[in-house]
Amino acid sequence: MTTNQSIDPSAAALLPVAKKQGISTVWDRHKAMQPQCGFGQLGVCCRICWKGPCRVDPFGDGPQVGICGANADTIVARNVIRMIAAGAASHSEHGRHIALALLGVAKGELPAYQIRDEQKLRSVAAKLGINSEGKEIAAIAEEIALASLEDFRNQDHDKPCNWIASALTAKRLERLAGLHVLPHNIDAVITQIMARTHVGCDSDPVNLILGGIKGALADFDGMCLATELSDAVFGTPSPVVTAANLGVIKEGAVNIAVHGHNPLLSEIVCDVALLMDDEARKAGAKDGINIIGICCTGNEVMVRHGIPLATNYLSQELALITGAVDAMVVDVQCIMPSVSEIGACFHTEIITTMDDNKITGARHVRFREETAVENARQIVGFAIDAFKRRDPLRVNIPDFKQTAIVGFGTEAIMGALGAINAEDPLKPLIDNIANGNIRGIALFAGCNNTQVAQDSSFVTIAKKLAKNNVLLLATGCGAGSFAKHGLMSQEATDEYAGESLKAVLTAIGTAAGLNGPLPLVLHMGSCVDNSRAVEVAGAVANRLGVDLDQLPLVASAPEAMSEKAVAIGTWSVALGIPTHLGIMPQITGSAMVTELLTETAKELFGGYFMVELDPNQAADKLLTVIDERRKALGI
Ligand code: MSK
Repeated sequence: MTTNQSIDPSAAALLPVAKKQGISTVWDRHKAMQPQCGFGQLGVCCRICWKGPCRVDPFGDGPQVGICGANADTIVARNVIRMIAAGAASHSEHGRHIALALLGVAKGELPAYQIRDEQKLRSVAAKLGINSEGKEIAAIAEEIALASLEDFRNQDHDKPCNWIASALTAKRLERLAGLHVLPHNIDAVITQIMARTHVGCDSDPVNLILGGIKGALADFDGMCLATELSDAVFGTPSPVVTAANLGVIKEGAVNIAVHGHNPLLSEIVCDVALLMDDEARKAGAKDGINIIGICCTGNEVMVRHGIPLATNYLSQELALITGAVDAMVVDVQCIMPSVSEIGACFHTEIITTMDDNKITGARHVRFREETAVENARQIVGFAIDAFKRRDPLRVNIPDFKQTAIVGFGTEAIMGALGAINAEDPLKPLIDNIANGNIRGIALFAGCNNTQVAQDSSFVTIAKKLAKNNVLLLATGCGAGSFAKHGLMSQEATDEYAGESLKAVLTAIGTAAGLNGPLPLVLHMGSCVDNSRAVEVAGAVANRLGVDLDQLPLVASAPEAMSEKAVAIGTWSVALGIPTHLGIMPQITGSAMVTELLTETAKELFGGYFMVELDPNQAADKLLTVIDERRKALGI
């Protein structure tokens, strides 16, 4: 059962409920917004100063420059790199928050947190060139935190950020340095983008785009540190069996949805929920407290602790329309402002927690790492109180959930491969790529977008690539799509993988103790965890003595939406990865910018954007690119 708005059966079940109750959803608002502004779609609307807004006439009859004289190329380039700056700021602010927390842990100032994975901490130290020999864990943590914060402070323009320098192949670093796009300081690079796009500054579209690429690489730096430090503090993901889709909501439990991105709060909510379970039962919840995830906070706690994922971005409102979510606790990013209005239609507490991310109408609990347990107790208490007000007659939990095996970070993938060859874990992967059992690797990332039926492009492309023996990795709301639709299960491998891919996944999964194949799509984590895929790819490239742009590796963001997705897609291109977009990017008002990002980028970086809105054709194009790369490698 699907609709033309979503292929998620939960949406088909709940959208009529919303309609009957007069609750508008993201799909209603999308419809009301039609027709959308053509100038904006082409990227040729400029709102950078108050002489405007200006827009260039794409048909050539009207104005061809803005009032200041900026042409379409300049306007488009400025608009898109401002999006990159916002994406980089979002990921990197998340990273800074974790780095500061790590520093607090190291200094013994944050008793709610510990270093849960000391081995990871030591491996991070080694990556950053920090000697951890004979040092106390706290001392190592402090050095790592300071080295990470240095990426926000360094003023030496010739010294690249610590994390990017540790994460990329030497060849890639050399190429990026040659193009002057290696970031030296995340904050400075974001500020430079904002400064150079002010009225009357940089108007050279090529120069602007290169500045944007530097910003995207700053985004990558922030993601690397957010991911790796989170692993040290909260634990490194390992394979865990869980479930996904709205059927994970339990009628007999106090359901608390954790939503957003940053694990600093959600981790403590999970811990505190266990301690307050009896309180929930006393309030009448026979199944105690049930934590469920939405978006990337959901992915963070899913891959680390097996907390079930309720849904991904586009159907966050539908979780509330079940009438059985007692509290939705949000931190930062991708939270629709509409949730407070919908929560108010029910008994649901919408609780914001970050001082710089409030929502009108929501309750605010001011979260501080120093008072994390107290804050979490207060939040869980509000959820229990709300449960008592729940109207059982308005509960509509769709009976859809799928088993998902998740938690395939770099270490878990290497661990699974190590079960086949302990001495040389990469060898089974490389051998199977070389002999064609694995035709290539595809990383799926990015969001949902109302411009395409929710999850449909992810699922269509993945099934076609899997049938053609492509190994599939996923993060963010893409991972959420696959989990909800059962593609992170062993059964999916049996059903959809091509014969040679199935044999490889079965051999690795069985050797790794999974009693069967690895799931069809490997869940690597949240949006910031895209850095994990680069780490695996970098290890393969180093081992083969090649650069990332030579590997049969592609990326796809078929339902991209956010500024963060623009930043991720751009660094993916800069790292040499052909990157598919299934949504028309808002750049086509400039032939020059479009050519730069889809063609010239190939010469400069090896990676480039491929735009294809039809998911079947997108899969074919990705297969063609994989084959080109194989041919060039002589395999
Ligand atoms: S949450 S950025 S909708 S992936 Fe990471 Fe999902 Fe995109 Fe937000």
